[in-house]
Amino acid sequence: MLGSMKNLRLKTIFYMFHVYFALFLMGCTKNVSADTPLPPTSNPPASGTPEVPKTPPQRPNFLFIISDDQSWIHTSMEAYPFISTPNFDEIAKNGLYFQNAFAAAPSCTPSRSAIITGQEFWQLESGAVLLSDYPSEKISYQHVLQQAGYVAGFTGKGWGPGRTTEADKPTGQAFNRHRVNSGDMKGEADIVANFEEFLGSMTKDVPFSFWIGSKDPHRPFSPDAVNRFENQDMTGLLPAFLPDTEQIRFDLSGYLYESERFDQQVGEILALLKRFDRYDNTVIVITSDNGMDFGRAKPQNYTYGVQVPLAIYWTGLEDKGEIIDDFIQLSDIAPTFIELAGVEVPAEMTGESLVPYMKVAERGRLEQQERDAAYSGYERHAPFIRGGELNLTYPRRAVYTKDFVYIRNYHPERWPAGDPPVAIEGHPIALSDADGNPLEPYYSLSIAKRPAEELYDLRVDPDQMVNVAANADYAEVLETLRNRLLAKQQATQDPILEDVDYFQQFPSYP
Ligand SMILES: [Ca+2]
Repeated sequence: MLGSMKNLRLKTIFYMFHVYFALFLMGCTKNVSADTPLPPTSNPPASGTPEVPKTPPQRPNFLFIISDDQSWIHTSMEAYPFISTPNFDEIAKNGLYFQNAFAAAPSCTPSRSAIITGQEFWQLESGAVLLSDYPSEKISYQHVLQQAGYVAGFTGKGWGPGRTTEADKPTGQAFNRHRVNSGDMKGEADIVANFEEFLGSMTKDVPFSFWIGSKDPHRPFSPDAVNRFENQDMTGLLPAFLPDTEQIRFDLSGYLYESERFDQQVGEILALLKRFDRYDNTVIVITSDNGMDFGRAKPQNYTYGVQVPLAIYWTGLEDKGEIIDDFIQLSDIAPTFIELAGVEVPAEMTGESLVPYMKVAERGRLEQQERDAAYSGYERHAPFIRGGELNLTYPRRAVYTKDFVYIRNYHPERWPAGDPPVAIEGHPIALSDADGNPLEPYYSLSIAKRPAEELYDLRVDPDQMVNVAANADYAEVLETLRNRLLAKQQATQDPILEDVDYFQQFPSYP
């Protein structure tokens, strides 16, 4: 692996040695960080010599580009052989590529809530469930940047799906006037044209923060997609929880086609940034809100549901081309932007800034952080899947480490993907074939009831098929991860620790 964080840490130590040595030579042993500015020089300018006012360095712009339902493994950066994503790869290869980036939830709204607020989704009230209200009292990074003088806007899919008020504007001012006028995306926001309008709406000296939300590769998949797997040996090309059927091959082809279409739009967006001469001081982030919409992926908390692509590029990066295997959460992005804008990060933001990966002088901060685990959870996705009006939640929390996934299901007596026969939240396409028994194991993997605890050993079971929580050999690991998850929930005040049905109060609007 090229440039893991171990290398970064070694570089940090090496770098810090040089800094300390240089400061020693200067007769100063003060620690170096952005929070502790160096003391003023002992020689003020002689009187009569007017100090030349320094132009403060221009604050960076922020461009956040997000696909809809794309698992981390489906980019050519991850060498998945049936997809080509040259624009994502360009950003990743020239910037920072995060191999272990996790969404807060395997569902659009809670994931996006966590991204824009920099908090765990369980801290976000109605923002924790699909199709509810934006929690108006929660400040978003766009709000903070606007208050700091940034122009903040978005196009396409911003926060949601859910209801917002005119005052909320969690992703800033909408730029959605231009619409796609043909093909299967007809009527959807033309995100490239709208971004062009946004860039043209201001002068170059104004800092901006823009959110571009594609609807690719969300279902339904484009009819323009063709089967990429004809006569193909599928060994190693499908996660173990998906059967090799014609339907799956077509479905996966549609998903990959749309993932590539997203990447082509990324290319057009980057070209616009260059044409408007804004590329050089814009922090570009490309990611997705959750994983692929297939059984045991979205909206489940296995890795295919929450592990997403993440690449960051900025000309201000001091160490380009790093591949980082530390564990990152998308809630880390909001405090990153705010810190880079030179603004104080609001105390309620529990995400941890990624600036230490971006600035060599800040690397020492990584030693204070636990970057070896990520967390996610789930409450409710599609409305009324349980039949009746109760529309019960399915509280679930999870922790991910290099070798293990631990999942806690708080209502194991409930159906995780909806009550039969109403629905199957994950609606894996395999299910329409599932009346015949050959596919039954796949069907059960996606929708059958689950025990209160699940544990998977990624070293031998990367697709999380065999729950070893009841295996005595794993008792110690189980205990460790159970406690680790609990500690995270306690530190961030997960309300289900007090009331497991806390999120039941928030309606999902049909
Ligand atoms: Ca999504």
